[in-house]
Amino acid sequence: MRLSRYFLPVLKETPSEAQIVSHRLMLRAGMIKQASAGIYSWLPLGFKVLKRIEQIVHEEQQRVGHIPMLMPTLQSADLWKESGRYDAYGPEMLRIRDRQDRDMLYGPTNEELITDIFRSHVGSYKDLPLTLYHIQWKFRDEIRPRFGVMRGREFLMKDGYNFDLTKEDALHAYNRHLVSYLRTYERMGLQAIPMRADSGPIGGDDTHEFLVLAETGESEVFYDSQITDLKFGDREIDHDDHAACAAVLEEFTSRYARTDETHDEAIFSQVPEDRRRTARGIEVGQIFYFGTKYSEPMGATVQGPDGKPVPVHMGSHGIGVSRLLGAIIEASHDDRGIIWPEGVTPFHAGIVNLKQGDAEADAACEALYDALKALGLDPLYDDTKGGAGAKFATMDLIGLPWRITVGPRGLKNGVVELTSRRTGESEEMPPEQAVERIAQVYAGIL
Ligand code: P5A
Repeated sequence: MRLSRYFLPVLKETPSEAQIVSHRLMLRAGMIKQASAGIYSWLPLGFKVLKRIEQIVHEEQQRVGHIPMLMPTLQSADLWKESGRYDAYGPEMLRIRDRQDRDMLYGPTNEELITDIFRSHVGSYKDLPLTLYHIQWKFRDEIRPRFGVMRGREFLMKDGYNFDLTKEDALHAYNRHLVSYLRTYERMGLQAIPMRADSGPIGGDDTHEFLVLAETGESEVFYDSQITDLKFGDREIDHDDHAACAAVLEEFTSRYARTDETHDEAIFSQVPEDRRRTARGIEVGQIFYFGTKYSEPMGATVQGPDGKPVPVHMGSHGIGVSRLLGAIIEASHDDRGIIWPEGVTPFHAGIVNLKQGDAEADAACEALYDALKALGLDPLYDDTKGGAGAKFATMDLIGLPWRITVGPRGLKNGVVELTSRRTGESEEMPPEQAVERIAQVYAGIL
């Protein structure tokens, strides 16, 4: 993309309404614009990152055998009356009446809708196990929408639902989701710690939230510092292997880590004092096992091996896709702007032409731009006529991990400058070598 033809409405001033750094930077970098309280338009740069995050979520869901689909945002209230949640959900649910006077709602979650699909089409235990998921907008009429996309009213969620014959199989689905989520977040450059949580309106006893540590997080968290040494890394886990998934769950959840909702001072005090930590965290996902809470009242049964109908065991599993943008920025920025991890960056590298209009500089930039694109990369070429300072400030603000700076002086010696946004280190090298270095960085990621 050429910056001169892009739509990147960066702001010079710091917007006064934004209280936390990720919200400020998303507004300043021209990623989002508030449409009304807790509801945002996604401008091109923000939309690009949102799509990259969605892509990682899709890949990791499908890696473990979950099946993508799409359910609507608007739902009929009838299903919620069947499950008993229509009244229980409270004022967070946006209730709508259509012209036929039918009660509708903008889905805050989809347990009912998916259970209805399941009961209509699945009749035998032979069709299990089954996990369906989608990435779809949700609406929760939060009492205090704030912090930009972190606590929105309309927000994008990956929500998945597993259907199993037995509790044991459903608990395997729970463990499999935990494994898959660890990998998903690490690909986005995040450490998200599973913590025992409360199930709230979703229900069930077994539930873990995934928290990214950040000062601006809304949850208070208590944990054993050893937990931050754990990395999922590039382990290959067979997603059908119950014991292997259970071992990962055990490894990542056996040390103390809880949010304030479930914190127990007596148990925490058994952790050696020098390892006890209190911090704040951003909840970027949650997994639930709730057994037959929905399948029983809604009649979602299958014929078991003995021919008798049994209600299926279910769980649901959510990732806060739009919230993740805020969480990643909270975890990765400096006083000049965002620092995107390579896995989610909107553009893989920026090319800054210090002398637009100079035949040699223009030609060198064009060649770099074409070479990066030929490798399947997505560069942003700043081909505007601005000064070097302003160009660098914009690149630093929008946070592309790599910048190639091209100017007549360097070109006389046959070199351009390659700069890492994270370390700030610059190195001069021939243009081909800069392309090669960037290609190497992304080879293991794309
Ligand atoms: C699991 C999937 C559920 O709704 N039903 C379907 C279950 N879980 S949850 O924990 O309530 O939500 C899942 C994730 O969505 C994000 N989230 C939000 N993001 C932005 N703004 C909000 N107001 C908001 N509410 C929830 C969180 O990341 C949460 O973990």
